Amino acid sequence: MKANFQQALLALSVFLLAAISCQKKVQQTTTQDFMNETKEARDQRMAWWQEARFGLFIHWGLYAVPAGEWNGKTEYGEWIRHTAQIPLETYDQFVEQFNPVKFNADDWVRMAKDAGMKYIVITSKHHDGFAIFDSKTSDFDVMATPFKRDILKELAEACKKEGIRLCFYHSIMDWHHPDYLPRRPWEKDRSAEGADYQRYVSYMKSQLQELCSNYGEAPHVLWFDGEWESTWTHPQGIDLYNYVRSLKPNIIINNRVDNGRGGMAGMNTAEGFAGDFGTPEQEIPATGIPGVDWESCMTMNGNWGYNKADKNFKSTEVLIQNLTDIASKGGNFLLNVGPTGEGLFPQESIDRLREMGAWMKVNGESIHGSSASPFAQTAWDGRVTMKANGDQTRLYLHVFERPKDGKLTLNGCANEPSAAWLLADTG
Ligand code: FHN
Repeated sequence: MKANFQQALLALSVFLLAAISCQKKVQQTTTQDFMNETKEARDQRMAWWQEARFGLFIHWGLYAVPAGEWNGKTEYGEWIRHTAQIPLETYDQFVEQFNPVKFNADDWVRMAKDAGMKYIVITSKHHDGFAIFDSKTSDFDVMATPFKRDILKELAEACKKEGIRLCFYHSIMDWHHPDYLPRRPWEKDRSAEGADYQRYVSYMKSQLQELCSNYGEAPHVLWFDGEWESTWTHPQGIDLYNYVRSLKPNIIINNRVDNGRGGMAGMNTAEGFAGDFGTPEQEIPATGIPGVDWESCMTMNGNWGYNKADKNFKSTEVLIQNLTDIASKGGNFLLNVGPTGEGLFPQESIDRLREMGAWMKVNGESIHGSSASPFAQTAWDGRVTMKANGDQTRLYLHVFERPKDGKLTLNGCANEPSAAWLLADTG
């Protein structure tokens, strides 16, 4: 009897294992095609993002520990593992040192909200492969560090409290996972033998399932990156777009999920590539592109990840002019902060966010919910944003430099303005 019972138990456990592994396979493929949604459905899905116009980018991970310095050089950022050619086992030692005891999710979210930002995009996993969330599919994650707290969980709770939408940046390229290919060219002694790229894709999908299931309404956007290596193909981009949308149908996904992006200009080079918005990086398109959603992402200094030596911060004036320039062309501005290894925003970033917030407190209506200028250019140094106001159109003139003749002419304006006032005067 006992033997039979044990056999029955063994059979049951084998069946269960088969069911689980089979279920896992079913979960990772979808026949749903989200690429052909109606304009109405897409407009509804994109509405909050188009209204937001302004978000915070956060690059944070193990690279905050060296803070840009390696072997006496201080020129590195989030790419330090590759650019300083740090071997895997040496880089992994940062796991024991990552303990951002001063991290406070509420502080971060309030600084973003007070700056006039409506969403936050944070690196769930950058190219180094380290997950800043509690991942059951990898032990190369924050739970392996002395910190042992799920950073994304704490941010999700803080964002929910403040009405800020939390979004995740996730790198397709992974310099840590044994199945990711290609290896870094300088990793001569890290064999690629036995590496199975499709097994890596399955691992990536498992982590994406965790990210889409464990953080409530978050992520509202999945911001893919690291799509440019030859191992990542267009069919895989389409499949990943559909897979993520099958997990969260109303999620928004950038165009780096696929490989149609034309370099740092960030726009897809042809129709048919997956992704809901273009991603110009460290640049602003010369003109808006009617009917195309795009978001310019930029650093405040010269690095995405924290570099303690990089004090080359843009002035608040430049950052505000970038914001108005982008909005005048119908785009979103995703402005980056690289937090320190202690879990703090650099003071220079805090100062700029606060100053931008003071400007947005007075002028935010000219950004949030605005659309591109109807004018190709202005006769004065500045930009124009526009907003429907009932049966009227409200134009917002952003004057960078007061014209010498004191006139703000609008060549091509078809009718007489009914009124004009300073937003600062509306109290
Ligand atoms: O390689 C990344 C880089 O580290 C950073 O994340 C930027 C921000 O979008 N994207 C890639 C460079 O294009």
